[in-house]
Amino acid sequence: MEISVQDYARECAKQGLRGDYLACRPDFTVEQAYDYDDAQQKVWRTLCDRQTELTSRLAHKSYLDGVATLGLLEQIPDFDEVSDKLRERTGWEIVAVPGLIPAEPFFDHLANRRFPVTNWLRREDELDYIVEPDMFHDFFGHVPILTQPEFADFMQMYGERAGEAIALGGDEMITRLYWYTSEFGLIQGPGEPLKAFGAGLMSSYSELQFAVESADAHRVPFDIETVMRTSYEIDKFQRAYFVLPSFETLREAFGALDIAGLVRRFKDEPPLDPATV
Ligand code: HBI
Ligand code: FE
Repeated sequence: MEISVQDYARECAKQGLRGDYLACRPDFTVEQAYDYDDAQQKVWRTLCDRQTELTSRLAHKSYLDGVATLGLLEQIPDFDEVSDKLRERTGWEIVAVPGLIPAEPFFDHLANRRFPVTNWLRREDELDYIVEPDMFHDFFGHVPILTQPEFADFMQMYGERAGEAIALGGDEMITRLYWYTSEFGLIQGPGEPLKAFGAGLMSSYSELQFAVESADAHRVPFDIETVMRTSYEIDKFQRAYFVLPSFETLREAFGALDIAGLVRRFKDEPPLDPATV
């Protein structure tokens, strides 16, 4: 691990991040500490009730099957209980973290099929938008789709290979791939309706509708090189959404990708504008 927990905890405190980073183990994980009160359980149920109104209609079937299999709607999930079910399906498990952790340990967890999930939940007055990813974004957004075998494989490969890009100065390029798939990915199989699976969409009431239903959303057929060259902004609706034909396509494209060649070719070029790709 490059950065120590103490140094990172100091940085996070300076940025005003909410989690208790001093409690971290060297791999930046913590205990879930299942000590949520009734008010927090109510926030969880409110968020799930509102969001499932939309995901039942707009989320891909694999995501919905994941929610049903893992059972996370009635109350705040117990990470170890859900890990047992998730491990049976695709070998993934959940580890608790206090929030965003450095990229290198994050990739290492993914490479070992461990998904880091934040152990604190937003407050009632933050229902619609929260700056930092909280447990609702991480768990409700990211975890259910990890039951989909090809996407689960992609996420492990991503963890294994992201370091290759970073070593060559391609951190922005490799982060875009995560952003436009794991966070804001859309999917439309042949002869099937357009659906969403990205966690940023699964956990956002307004943007999920916009991305799937709005005529103003700019939707682009998935092309991995274009994705890795296209910039993005984090605090507004995306100006481009990339549409996969299948999860298999994502896994195959990434498996076949010459990361070093692509990074060397484009890392010093201006990024593509999402509005015009
Ligand atoms: N840490 N806990 C957590 N969750 C993330 O999604 C996350 C992270 N650290 C880095 C990071 N994501 C991004 O840089 C990814 O693109 C790697
Ligand atoms: Fe996320």
